[in-house]
Amino acid sequence: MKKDLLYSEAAAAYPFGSRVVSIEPYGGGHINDTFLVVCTDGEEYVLQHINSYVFKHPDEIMENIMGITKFIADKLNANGEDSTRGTLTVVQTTDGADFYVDTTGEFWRVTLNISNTTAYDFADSENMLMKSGAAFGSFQSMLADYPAETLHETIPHFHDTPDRYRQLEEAIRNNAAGRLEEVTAEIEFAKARKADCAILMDLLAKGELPLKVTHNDTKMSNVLIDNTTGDAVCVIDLDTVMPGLTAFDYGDSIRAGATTAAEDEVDLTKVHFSLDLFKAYTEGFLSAAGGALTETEIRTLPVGAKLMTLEVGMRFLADYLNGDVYFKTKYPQHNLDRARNQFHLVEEMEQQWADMMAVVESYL
Ligand code: GN1
Ligand code: MG
Repeated sequence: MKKDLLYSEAAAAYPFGSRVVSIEPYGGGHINDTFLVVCTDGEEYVLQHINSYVFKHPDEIMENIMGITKFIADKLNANGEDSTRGTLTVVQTTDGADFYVDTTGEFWRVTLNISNTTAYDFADSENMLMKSGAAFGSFQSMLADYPAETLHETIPHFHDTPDRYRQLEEAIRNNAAGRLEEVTAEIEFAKARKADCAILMDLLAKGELPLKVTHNDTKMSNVLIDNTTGDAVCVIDLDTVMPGLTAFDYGDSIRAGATTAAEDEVDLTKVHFSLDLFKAYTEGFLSAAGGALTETEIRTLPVGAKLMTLEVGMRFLADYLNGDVYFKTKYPQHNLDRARNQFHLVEEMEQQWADMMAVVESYL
C-alpha cells in the first residue's frame, strides 16, 4: 500500500515559513512525486519526494547531485553565466541539511524552480530537439573531468540491456499480475531482438567503448526550455547520473525525441520515428559533445537509439507483467500501451537503419 505523502511536513522543514501560498503537484515524471511550492514574494521551489522503491539509497543520490551541481555551477559562474538557471540549485532545510527525511522515513529535497521555462513531453520542432541535443551534449562535456569514481551507482545495471532482457524473462516466469496471455506478440518482439541487446555492453567489456559520466535519462522532458527565447536552459532530473556510455544519453534522447507522438500515444498510426528530428538532435548533440568522441562512439550512436528504445519498451512490458510496481500509471493498460509505442518506434528505426547510419557517419 502506498503511504500518504507527507508533503506539508516536508515543506515545513524548509525556510519557507508562513510565505507558502500553494503547494501543487507538478510535472510528469514517472518515478518521483513532484510539487511546486509558490511563496508570497513570487519565489518558487520544487519539492520532490524521492521514490524509495526505485532508489534504495536516496542519501547517495543527494551526494551525487550535490557534487555534480556544484561542479557545473562553478564552471558556469567562472564563465560569467547564471548558475541558478544553468543547473539545479539544492535548497537546504532550516537545519542546514541537503535533504529531509520525514517521520515515515521517506526522503525529500527542494531545488529552486527555474522560472519562465517549460518541460516538453516531446519536441514540437526540429529546432527545439536540436537545442536539447546541445544541452545534453554540453552536460556530458562539462562532466568529462568530473571524478567519476566518487559517484554512487544509484541504480546498478541501469542501461545494461541484456540484464533488462533477463528481468523481462523473470517477469514472464513469475507472471505476477496474470497478464501473460495478453502480451504474446510483444514478448515475441523482444525475443527476436535478444542478440541485439548485448551489442553495446560487449563493446564496453572489450574496451572498445569508454565509460563516461552520463545522465542516463535524457528524455525531452528532462531539459527546461525558455518560454521566451526557446533556448534549452537546464538539464534536470539528475537521479541517474552515473558512469555510462555516450550512446545511452544520445539513444534515450532519440527514443523520446525523434518521434511524432508522446511515449504513451495509443494510436500507433500517429507514432513515427522521424529522420528529420533524428538529424536535428544529432547535429545539436555532436556540436556540443562530438569533439570528445571516438569513431566507435559515433558509429554506435544509432545502436544506442535502438537499444534504449527497445530497453525501455521491455521495462514497460516487464512492469505490466509485474503489476505496475515501478512506473506510475494512469490506467490499467498504461504500461502495455507504452511498451507497444516504444516497440513500434524500434521497428521504424530498423526500417530506416541505413539512413540513420548515413547521418552519423557524415560526422566522422
Ligand atoms: C523514468 O523519472 P522519469 O519519468 O524522468 C525512468 C527512465 C525512463 C522514463 C520513461 C529512474 O524517467 O529510465 O526512460 O521513465 N527513470 C527511472 O519515460 O527509472
Ligand atoms: Mg527520472
